Amino acid sequence: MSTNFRSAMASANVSALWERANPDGAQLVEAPHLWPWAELDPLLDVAVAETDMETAERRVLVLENPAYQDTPRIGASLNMVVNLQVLMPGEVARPHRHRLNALRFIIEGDGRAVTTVDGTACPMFPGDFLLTPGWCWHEHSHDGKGRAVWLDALDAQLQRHLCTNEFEAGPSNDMPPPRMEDAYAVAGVTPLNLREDTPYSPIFRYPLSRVVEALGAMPAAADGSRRVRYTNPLTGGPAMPGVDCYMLAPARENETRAYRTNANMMCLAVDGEGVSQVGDTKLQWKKNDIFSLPRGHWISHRAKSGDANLFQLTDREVLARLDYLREEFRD
Ligand code: GTQ
Ligand code: FE2
Repeated sequence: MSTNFRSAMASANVSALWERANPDGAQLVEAPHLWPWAELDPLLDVAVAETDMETAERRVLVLENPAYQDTPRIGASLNMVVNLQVLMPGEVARPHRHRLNALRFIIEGDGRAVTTVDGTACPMFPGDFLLTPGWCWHEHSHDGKGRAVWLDALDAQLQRHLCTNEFEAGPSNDMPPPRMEDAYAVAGVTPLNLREDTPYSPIFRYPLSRVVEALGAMPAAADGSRRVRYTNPLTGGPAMPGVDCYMLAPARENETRAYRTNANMMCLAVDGEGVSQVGDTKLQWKKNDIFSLPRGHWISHRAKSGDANLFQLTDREVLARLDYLREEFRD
């Protein structure tokens, strides 16, 4: 290419596609990664000792995927950050809101820690799943005993790429009326006079006991596993499209049917122990371990104890709505 052409292009703000190393964009192949609870747990105590909730917006440890080292990427998964937050008795994490969709999955606590979402108080018992959809006010407080620890997941990288996030500090002066969650407590029946036109579920708190009940009542799939999705009762779709959540109980006798997808998933081992085959990698997991299941690998799971439950979150619904989703199953 002539120097003249090169400098003419540069001054006209154009470039030659044929000279790019990979014009289709290198698809970063990502290895799975597991964050053992045994390593995270003591770090939470250090975080408590070294941070003051007067100055910290949130006391949060961000899981950083080693696959993203030396890349511009951040966080645990391609489109979602997965963080650990800890709050101590007497502390509050002040109210704010953002366009990022967030969820909490409670790991530790006595149920006296509370997240208040748009004015609705959601107690945080271990195993509970809480929604904090985009632009809902939320604050955390704790007047019980001992650490309150939970997993936070947000569609942060996706919205960061799209530049769609906004942030507003509280307190709010336009709090919506309280939610009527009890009106949705009976499965199969939805109230007609409550007009919910939000793109997320009218339920903000999904207790673990209800999920365990549903898993126990359903028949196992051919591979012996049971799986439920956290849904919006008004649509049957995901509780929140930005991060779509499931609970999987794999069988002990055999592996789940292998699948491969271009969606990305993160798992938290809620109970028990198990092993996940992710491409050539075997991940051994036990209670409170967190691991990534990046796109492109053949994936299957097996329990090593009878009570193994995996909480799963994925960007699958984002891909599905744009018709980008591809997935296949081995028969
Ligand atoms: O609790 O509001 O892990 O805004 C990251 C951003 C938690 C929160 C995170 C947040 C929060
Ligand atoms: Fe937040």
